[in-house]
Amino acid sequence: MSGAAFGDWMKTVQAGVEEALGALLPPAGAVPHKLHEAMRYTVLGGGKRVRPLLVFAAGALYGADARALERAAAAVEMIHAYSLVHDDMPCMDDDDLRRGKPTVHVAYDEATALLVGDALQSQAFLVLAEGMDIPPARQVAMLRLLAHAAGSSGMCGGQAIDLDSVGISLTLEQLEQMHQLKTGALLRASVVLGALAGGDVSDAQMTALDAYAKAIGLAFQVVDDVLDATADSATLGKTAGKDAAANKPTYVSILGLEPSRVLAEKLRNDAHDALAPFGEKADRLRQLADLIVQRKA
Ligand code: GRG
Repeated sequence: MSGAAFGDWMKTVQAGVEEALGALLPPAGAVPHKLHEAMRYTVLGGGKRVRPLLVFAAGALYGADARALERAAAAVEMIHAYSLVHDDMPCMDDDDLRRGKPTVHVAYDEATALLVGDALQSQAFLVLAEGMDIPPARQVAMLRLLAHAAGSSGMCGGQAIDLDSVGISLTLEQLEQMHQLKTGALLRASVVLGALAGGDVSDAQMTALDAYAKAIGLAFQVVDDVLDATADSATLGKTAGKDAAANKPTYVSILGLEPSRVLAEKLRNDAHDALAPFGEKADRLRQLADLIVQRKA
């Protein structure tokens, strides 16, 4: 598969997911107008759509139906968008900008931002529970997977550990565990949701997908820390070095800049190695691992 073909594939998936999200979110004209408008403001027209791309790339391994993949991708993106809205609020990171636009509590108000997150989370599960022509047992497995990944044993749990880590030193293992939950859980869910949308996943395949997801989840965070430490605020659309300034441990603060870059490369190789059992069919997943490590924003 060529690089150009990958770029075209990404654009096609991103456009399809944008359209699906538009259709699967409540219309802005429906009551309550402000909440629905703010949900659409949050989700539409921004973001790299890394999680949807993972859903589609993993779905390709199992010949998944596009309609099921669109719903899985939209659901995971809604959970991701909700987490960003809440993470940006004054009680957490207190950020004014997200994806180059005012954050939701700035564009609207804090109460609306809280409700946008709550409503997006519910909408995600609704989207996954309806309109998919797949066996009910697999659909339930997808719902359970997303619930675990988003909840206290996944993303929310990681966020809680992150909030508690301000001003204390974490070991590399503790930092890794925190990120595996905070960002890794949803990235893993994206991969497994895509696979489950297409078929049953054997234990051996699940082990391989898990190893891939673990490597890209960590790589994503290591690269995020490197970008945060090196880019200026204008390029990042957020305050550069914010985590370090907030006295939060990062890969760069624990390992240093160059060793963090080396670690990201190693994780990329680990991700590629994990996909060996799938052969060429996993090329999209390999290209996404490369993209995660080489990204500049
Ligand atoms: C508030 C429950 C709750 C959870 C928040 C994911 C998260 C947990 C917080 C985000 C904080 C953050 C900026 C973490 C760095 C890694 C990350 C998730 C970056 C944003 O994801 P991208 O780069 O964003 O995929 P786009 O905008 O491209 O979708």
